[in-house]
Amino acid sequence: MAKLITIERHILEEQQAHFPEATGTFTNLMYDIALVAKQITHLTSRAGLANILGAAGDVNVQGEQQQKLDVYADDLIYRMMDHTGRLCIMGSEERPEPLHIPDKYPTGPYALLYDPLDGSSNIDYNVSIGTIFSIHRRVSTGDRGTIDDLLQPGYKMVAAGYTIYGSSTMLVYSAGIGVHGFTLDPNIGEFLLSHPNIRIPSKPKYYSINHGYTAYWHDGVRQYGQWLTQPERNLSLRYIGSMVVDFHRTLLSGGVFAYPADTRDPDKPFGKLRLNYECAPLAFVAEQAGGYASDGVGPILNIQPQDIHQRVPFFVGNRDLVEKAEEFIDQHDTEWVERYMSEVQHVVPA
Ligand code: AHM
Ligand code: MG
Repeated sequence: MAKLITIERHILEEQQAHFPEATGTFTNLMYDIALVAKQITHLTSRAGLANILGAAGDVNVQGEQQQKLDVYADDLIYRMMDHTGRLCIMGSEERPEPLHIPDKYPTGPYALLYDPLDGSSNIDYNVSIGTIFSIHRRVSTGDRGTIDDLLQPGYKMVAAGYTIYGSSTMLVYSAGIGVHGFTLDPNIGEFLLSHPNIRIPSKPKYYSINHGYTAYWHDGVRQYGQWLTQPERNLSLRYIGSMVVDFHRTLLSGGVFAYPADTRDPDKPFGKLRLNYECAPLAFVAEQAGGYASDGVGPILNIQPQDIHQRVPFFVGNRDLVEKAEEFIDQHDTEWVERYMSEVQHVVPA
């Protein structure tokens, strides 16, 4: 009989092998995340039946309409995590301000950032969606966590990952020692190791970019978009519009996912995706799988976040395909790069 490795066993064995001195807090935090993933699976799989599809009527901090499921998932994650004593603060893509741990509960050594349901515009069409998370070590010293715990560059991350609610539920994470994927067995309610040690294939298969915005792209990006379509590239196009799923496919098949800056909205000159909740966690996973992620200028993981809801352009996948985007942008979008670099700070890991 094949060896069944549950996520609990895997995390525990990783801890024993690589961090024998660890207290177990991080391991327990990962268990919490797996439990939340099971609960959101339950929610999303019953979405139509429970009459919770459709918009909730509120508009979130990004000016986007919140879907009911976003609100449920957001609230669920906060409530599942606020009392465990493992976190000092949280940040959610759906909430304007950092989420503090209530005074009645103890705080812990980690900070959690999450996008509760990425790709939520797809919910009503029964397209896969996902949760993205990242964990940083606490850097503040007071009794409660502060925003400084949430504004750390990606290279300092302790762990990051995502869950996809699709034809099956998958949880993929990295704690800095490779990337591991687990599939939820609905019969026994356990995440089982199905994709050990994921490495991005060296021969890429797909590219993923929203060509619908070509008219709004800067020159370098437009040329890059064309370059991707050339027969020599031998790439096929896939774009779901749930980044976490587009990313997952890119990770398993090789290729590139890009959400560049464009000129559609002067209030969003650096694209749509959020550094803290979407780009940095997936960049961490990509690099752990042998890939690379860039804002078109340099590594995503080197950006010093200045605002918890900051947006950045995003190119992720096989290193050569991502570096090609940097090359086009460097050569053709000089003015834009100048403006971008005057507002966004890259730091070099110590
Ligand atoms: P969301 O967090 O509100 O779901 O928005 C992010 C999503 C990404 O998952 C996806 O890549 C992108 O928006 C798609 O946007 P577009 O329709 O502009 O291509
Ligand atoms: Mg999102």
